[in-house]
Amino acid sequence: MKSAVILISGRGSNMQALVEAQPGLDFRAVISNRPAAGGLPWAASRGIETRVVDHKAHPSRESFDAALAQAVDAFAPDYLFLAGFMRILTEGFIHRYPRSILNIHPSLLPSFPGLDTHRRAMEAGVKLHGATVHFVTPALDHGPILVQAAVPVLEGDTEDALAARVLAQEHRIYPQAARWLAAGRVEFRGADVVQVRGSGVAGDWAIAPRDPP
Ligand code: NHR
Ligand code: GAR
Repeated sequence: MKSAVILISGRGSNMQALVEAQPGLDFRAVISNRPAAGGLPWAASRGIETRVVDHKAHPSRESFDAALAQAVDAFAPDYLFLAGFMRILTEGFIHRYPRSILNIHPSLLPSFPGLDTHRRAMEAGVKLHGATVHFVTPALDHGPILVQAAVPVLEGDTEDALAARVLAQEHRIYPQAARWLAAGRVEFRGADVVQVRGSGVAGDWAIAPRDPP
C-alpha cells in the first residue's frame, strides 16, 4: 500500500475527511507547523503519529523547511498532502518530493491563488467558485490540476456561507484524489497536465452534486 503524510496548520477538517475515507493509503503521520492546531489531538486519537515543526522556532524558510523535511523523511511517505497548510514551501523542499505533494486550494484555480479566496471571489462577482486539488510546484497554487469542484455563488451569500459550501466539496474531492493516487490511476501528460486513467475525460472534474466517474 502507498503511504502518505498530512501537513496541517489548523482545524484539520480536510485531514479528517482524508483519513475517514480510507482511500487505500497508509497515513503514517500528521505534521503541523502550529503547536495549537486543532487537528493534532484528533489525529492522535485515531492512533496516527503527530509531530510539530514550529515555523516560529526557525529564523528562515530554508531552516524551517529543512526541519520539516527531516520530520517527513522519518516516515518515508510516497505522498504528502497539504490540508489547510499555511506556509509557503521553498523550491528546495518541493524538489525533494517530485510529483508527490498535493494541495487542496479553496478556489477554481488558476483564479484566486493565494489567501482570502472566498472574499476575493465575491468581490470579483464570479458566479461559480469552488475548490481545486493540484500537485504542488514552486509556483504558488499553479501546479498541475487533478480534480476540481464548482459551487454556485448565491444571492445574499456571505463569505462564511460560501466557504462552507466550498468546504463540503473539498471534503469530497480530496479523498477522491487520494483514491486515484492509491489505485495508481494518476498520470502526467507532460509537465503540466494530469490525467486520471479510465475516467474518460482529459483531466478530471466534479460539478456538485454529481459524482465523477
Ligand atoms: N508552496 C509552494 N511552493 N507552492 C504551492 O503551490 C504551495 C505551497 C505552500 C502551501 C497552499 C496554499 C493554498 O492552498 C500551499 C501551496 C499559504 C500561503 C501563504 O501566503 C499561500 C498559499 C497557500 C498556503 N502563507 C503565508 C506565508 O508567508 C503565511 C500565512 C499564514 O500563516 O496565515 O507562508 O492557499
Ligand atoms: C480549507 O478550506 C483549505 O482549502 C484552506 O483552508 C481551509 C483549511 O481547513 N486552505 C488554504 O487556504 C491554504 N492556504 P481545514 O484545516 O479544516 O482543512
